Amino acid sequence: MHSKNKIKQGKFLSLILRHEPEAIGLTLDAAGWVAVPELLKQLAAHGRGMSMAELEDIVASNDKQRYSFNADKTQIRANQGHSLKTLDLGLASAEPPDILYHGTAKRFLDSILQTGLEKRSRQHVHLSVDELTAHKVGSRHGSPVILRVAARQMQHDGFIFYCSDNGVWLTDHVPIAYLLK
Ligand code: HQG
Repeated sequence: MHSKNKIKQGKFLSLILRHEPEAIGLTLDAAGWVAVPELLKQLAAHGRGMSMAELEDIVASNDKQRYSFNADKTQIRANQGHSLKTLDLGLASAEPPDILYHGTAKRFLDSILQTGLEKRSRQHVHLSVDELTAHKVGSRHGSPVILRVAARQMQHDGFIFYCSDNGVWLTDHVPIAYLLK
């Protein structure tokens, strides 16, 4: 597949596996999985057809490893980033590093400093282990600013953290007390 087309198909896959499976007549199961033959069939039916080899290539080469197959490649899901609220990825809680980073836009700061970090339209607040990733995430929204989150302290205080299969840290809410500039 041409690389431009691959990016386009990958973005469409994100839309389907995270936000709007019904756009091509699919439903995800409770943990976000969908059967691969069904996905390929529905993609084709909506003018987005690809072969299994092309799908495998998109999954393997994705810059953030956004998607995973199950062991025998009969099912596929997005590793994180869903907005579908009823989903439970079934991730085990994990012990975060001392500090995690959240990249956001300067224009959101006042609001964040009033209510803490909220998950907004997604299922979790997304945090990264490195500042560079946080910088990229923040730049998507405008002039970026990086917040440090006292993650280990939060966990000691009873907050639950998860780490997605592609290394993104997830939690429900970060109260202001744990935000460090
Ligand atoms: C902000 C991408 C005002 C929050 C990225 C963020 C990530 C508040 C925006 C993943 C707020 C939500 C997630 C508050 C939070 N007041 N604004 N109280 N609390 N916000 O896109 O973290 O490329 O839903 O700071 O790389 O930017 O799609 O979340 O700016 O990993 O795989 O509300 O999505 O991954 O924006 O990004 P988003 P995010 P993918």
